[in-house]
Amino acid sequence: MPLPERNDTIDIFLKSLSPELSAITRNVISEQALSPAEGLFLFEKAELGFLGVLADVVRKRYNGDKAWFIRNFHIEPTNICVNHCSFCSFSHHFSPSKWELSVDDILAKVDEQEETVREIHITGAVHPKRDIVYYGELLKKIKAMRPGLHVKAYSAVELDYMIKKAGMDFTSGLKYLRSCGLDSVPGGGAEIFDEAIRTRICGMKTGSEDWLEIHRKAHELGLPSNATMLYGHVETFAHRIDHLERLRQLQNETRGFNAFIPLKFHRSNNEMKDIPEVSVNEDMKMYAISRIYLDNFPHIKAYWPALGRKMAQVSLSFGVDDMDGTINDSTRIYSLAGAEEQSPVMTVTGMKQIIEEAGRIPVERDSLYRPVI
Ligand code: V47
Repeated sequence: MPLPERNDTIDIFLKSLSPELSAITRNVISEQALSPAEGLFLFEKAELGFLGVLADVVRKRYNGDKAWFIRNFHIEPTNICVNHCSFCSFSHHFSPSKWELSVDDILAKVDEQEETVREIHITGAVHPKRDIVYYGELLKKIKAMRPGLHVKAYSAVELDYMIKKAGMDFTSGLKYLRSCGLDSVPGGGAEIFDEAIRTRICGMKTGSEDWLEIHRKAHELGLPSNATMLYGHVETFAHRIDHLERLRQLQNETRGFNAFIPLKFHRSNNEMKDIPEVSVNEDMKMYAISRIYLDNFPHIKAYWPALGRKMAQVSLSFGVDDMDGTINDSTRIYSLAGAEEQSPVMTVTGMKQIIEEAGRIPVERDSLYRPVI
């Protein structure tokens, strides 16, 4: 029997799928954004292996066979927090002790880092006694000590608090922080945008519209940012799609997001400890659907201290192209919530090995995804 022509083969393949999956596959291949209903269909009906294949189409479009990583570390200045979020194991409401680092403590941690470390990520609790001048001065001192270090600092929740407390609007507050040395904004605090779920899990925190507005203003000023989503608790698949949809719309406006980071809910030592954690199957579906749905985001990041390095490696086959960084055992947000990585450190050799074993080319990057040579 003669073999069918290539286009016939694709047609035969598409016809073997359900009409919905066939239409979605055509849309992904022809670079058409999926509708919310199509996104929901993927969560409810699509098989994991197939999602991996579809996610690969979008991943390759942006990144080819590269998988990125950076030499970085985190500073978590305090766990004393004005907010009280049910999922949080980090803030003083749940943690056995209250702590706050002084500026000198922070500078000492910066000074400890090897010269090859390129990025500092600063995020933590929202301290009632600190203000925008304190955080601006901190940026200036870090920049004076290490001018080449990229400072990705203060989630939209921290920014919201310090900027409103100063009586400024978001643009003026961000301009001031940029003049002190802020280079980009991390993706924390997005949680779930749906207002009813947000009220249940973190009602005191910055609202969804303000979170999005802060990122919009940052992008308008040329400050790039990331976005996250906390998934696997009381939200539904429809809430996840709503979250991705709001991010995709903002990205269409500004093109200022670099990476999207799905964050799996961990339940130890917090008020939501009775909620079972989702399966690794569901984690991989989450990564793949994020990659497929956010077709205007260049990068999907697996934050391995939260996911575990083994599953972060697997996620490279489900749409992920960025492994974040070496971290240097500098974050407690996930270890306190029961993640398997209790002292997260990754050597460059270990990072490259994980990526190569997944069949990708490891590329060390700077914070703007430029290869480091
Ligand atoms: O906003 C808190 C999450 C986030 C838990 O921008 C939890 O490159 C799971 O945003 N279970 C902060 N998650 C961390 C963050 C981040 C991390 C890495 C890279 C970047 C980036 C940003 O951590 C919070 C919240 O969503 N979180 N508690 C928990 N129990």
